[in-house]
Amino acid sequence: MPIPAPIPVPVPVHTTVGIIGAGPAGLLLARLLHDAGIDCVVLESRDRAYIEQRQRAGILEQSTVDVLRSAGAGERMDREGLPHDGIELRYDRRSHRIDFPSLTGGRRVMVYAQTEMVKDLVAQQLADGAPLFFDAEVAGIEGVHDVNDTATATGAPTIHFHHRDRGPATLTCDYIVGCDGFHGVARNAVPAGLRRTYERTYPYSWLGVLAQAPPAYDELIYAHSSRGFALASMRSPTVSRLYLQVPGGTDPAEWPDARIWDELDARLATDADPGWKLERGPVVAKSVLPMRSWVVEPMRYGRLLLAGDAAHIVPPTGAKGLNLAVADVVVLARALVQRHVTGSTELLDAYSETCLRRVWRAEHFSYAMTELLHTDPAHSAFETKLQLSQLDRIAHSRHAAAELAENYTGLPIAPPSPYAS
Ligand code: RFL
Ligand code: PHB
Repeated sequence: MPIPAPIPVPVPVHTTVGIIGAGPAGLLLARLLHDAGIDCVVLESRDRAYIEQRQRAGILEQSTVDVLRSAGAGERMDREGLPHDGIELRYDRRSHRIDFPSLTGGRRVMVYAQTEMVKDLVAQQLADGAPLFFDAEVAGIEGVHDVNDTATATGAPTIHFHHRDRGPATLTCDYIVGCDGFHGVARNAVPAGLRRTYERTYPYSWLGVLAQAPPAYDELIYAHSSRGFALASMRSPTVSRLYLQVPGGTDPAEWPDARIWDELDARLATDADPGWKLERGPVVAKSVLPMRSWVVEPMRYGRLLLAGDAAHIVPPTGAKGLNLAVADVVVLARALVQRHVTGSTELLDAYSETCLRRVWRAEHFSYAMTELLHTDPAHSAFETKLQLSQLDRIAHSRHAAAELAENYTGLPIAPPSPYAS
């Protein structure tokens, strides 16, 4: 069904918090600030249909689920999402289940696609939230170095953007938040001499497949095999989301449907169930995703704050990217509420450090899961033996399994401040 065109509303010339990007980070931040009575405006370069259809993450950590519920955006998630209590690891033709609640004191995850979470947040925001403008591409920002609390219209942080129908415009703000993802422009306002980036690329990619076929199993299966990594995930009881490790630079056209299914069956094979095969169905989307670990520090410069993929990227093996974006904006909303209610910038001053502590744990987990489960073309038999030994340790040691389960279900977001709404 076509999405009705929104009723044109004037773009404000000033707001308290200007948010660049309507991905999960920007949309959730706008909801949390609006609920706390703080003015904000969201500028998004793409149109609504595009951001609502972009196939991306699928696993929500326990704390992401809790945050969405408390923000009033959890109703459809609770109806249609699939709560999961564990994952299955397959390696060396063996299978081992990791049970989250028993290893983490009751934590679990929810299978609910990022596309659906974005649809819920957009609908909520357009119904009763802060102004959200699609087709509004930010070209640059200035004035963020002004950390003087009495910012005036002349010295205020300013966003320069171009709206598809209304042309060039500016928005002055007390604070600007760059939620504009890995390819965004906001972080360019941090002087190069103050910005540090940390990066690792991996010598393989994922072929991501969406198929109209029932999921392989009632939980996700992560498989290490000599043919490469495979992951069987899902979107609903009738739609599967499947991933195969492929060489970097692979053209999805090299992977006709039959080849995809045959390869998944081969990589997921287990002696625990020798006849086991995936149920096949039409493949409706295929794309190749590069794998990267990347962090920019600091996440704050003057009146500019960075959140989500604008500040850090993880390889998707640990299902952390979307959840990190949510954790950042929860910490940021608390800090902006404290500033609004008490005038104190204590939490804002600590924002970068607070987030980066958790970000680096997620970077480590995502890197470790990636290295553990993939077949690196440069690896020797020695490194493959180390991978199998570590998988066996996870299967046989409660401590090792608990470490995986705690990280997968999500480390706690920093404690709430007394000013949290
Ligand atoms: P997003 O979702 O990238 O949103 C950024 C938004 O900013 C807009 N934008 C601009 N708007 C105005 N002016 C500009 N100049 C702008 N430049 C950019 C963009 O159009 C966009 O709408 O970042 P956010 O909100 O931080 O959310 C992060 C998550 O989206 C991301 O971490 C995850 O999706 C990562 N990720 C995955 N994570 C998982 O946990 N599991 C996965 O399976 C998984 N698959 C993926 C992914 C990321 C992908 N990307 C980024 C290529 C698959 C892909 C393809
Ligand atoms: C997904 O369902 O898209 C998904 C699940 C787990 C991951 C990555 C992606 O680790």
